[in-house]
Amino acid sequence: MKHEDTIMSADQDSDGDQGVGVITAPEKPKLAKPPLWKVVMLNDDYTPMEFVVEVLQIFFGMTGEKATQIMLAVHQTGKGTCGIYARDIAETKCAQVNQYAQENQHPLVSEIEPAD
Ligand code: TYC
Repeated sequence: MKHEDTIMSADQDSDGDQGVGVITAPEKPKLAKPPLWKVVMLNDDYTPMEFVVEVLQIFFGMTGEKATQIMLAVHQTGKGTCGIYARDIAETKCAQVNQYAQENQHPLVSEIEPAD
């Protein structure tokens, strides 16, 4: 391999020094992290508390204790965050929850909203 092969070529070099005798730090990565989305569970008057706890355990990997705590917060305040994910993951989890609730004839609904 020729020595020049180990050095930046002029057309790769964006800082205008043509790569001559200068060692630069790596450029800052240009890709921003994707925005995050919350999966939010809504309260209703009919879905059994035990079913909500089961949903939180199945789809959000919560322990029984954590799931009970979130379920009660939703029951008392009207809504609550189950998890925060990249948009496609949040959409999938939301759809899974709503489908599972429908299959079991419960009115439980989740939705997604941008995380702050
Ligand atoms: N409010 C329901 C009840 O009293 C329980 C419930 C909690 C329902 C959370 C939905 O997202 C929910 N049985």
